[in-house]
Amino acid sequence: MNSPKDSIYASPVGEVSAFKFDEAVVRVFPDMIQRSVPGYQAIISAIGLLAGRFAREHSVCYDLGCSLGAATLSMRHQITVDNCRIIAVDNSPAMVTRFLQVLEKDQAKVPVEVLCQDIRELEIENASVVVLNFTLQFIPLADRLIFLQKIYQGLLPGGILILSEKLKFADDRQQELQTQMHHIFKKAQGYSDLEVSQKRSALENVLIPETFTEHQNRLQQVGFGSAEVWFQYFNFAAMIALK
Ligand code: GEK
Repeated sequence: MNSPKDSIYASPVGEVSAFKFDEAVVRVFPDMIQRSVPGYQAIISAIGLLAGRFAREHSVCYDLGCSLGAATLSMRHQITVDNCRIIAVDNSPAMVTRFLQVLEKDQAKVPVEVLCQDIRELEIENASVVVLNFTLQFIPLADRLIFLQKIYQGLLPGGILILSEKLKFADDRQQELQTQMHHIFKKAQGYSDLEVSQKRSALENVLIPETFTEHQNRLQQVGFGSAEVWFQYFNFAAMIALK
């Protein structure tokens, strides 16, 4: 997906306010996420492949925190079973409005329903696939356990949760190194030091990363029999949890 270049934090903004998924972000979002999340495109492609493998007839695939629907579209083009639909949800009206325009141009036949609502309030049922692609990190820590319990309950036996997150590391040296490497990655993508540091301030207390062990323990606590990383690029990891 082509989009205008992200230059939101290119000029000094004095006091940086908390990051929001508003119209300015939506306008540049595909460029922003590709240049900020190492491995993003590889993860999107693999979500399609996983959905192709796990989507079941007469079931639902959920894309929670769908933004402009990159994961939804990837799944939509790989699902081959009949009577399977996708429910894509985001609570940013600007994201949902733009995604609906994108969706109109997509010809694949799997039905997609796009909802503008808080994913914590969503009814999840009859799910064969649930995608949380860089979304759980924006949910308050205190709500994550109950939210994942709800996902687990809504998944069919044999269903899959695809969970991608920015990670933190318990070991200080790893934390320092991986954070630095992410910044080096962003600079190699054309962001300046100012852009990197202002974006970092904007995301402080908005994007709350956890360690892989914290994720794995919580996934096991809610009942997932197995939870592993299938892809990692510096401090960004994609996990799969199996019911
Ligand atoms: C992708 N998955 O391109 N309810 C609904 N949506 C929410 C909530 C919430 N409580 N909190 C945050 N969001 C996408 C990328 S972006 C990741 C996901 C990023 C939404 C928010 O509006 C935004 O669109 C998305 O979660 C996170 O595969 O920008 O780093």
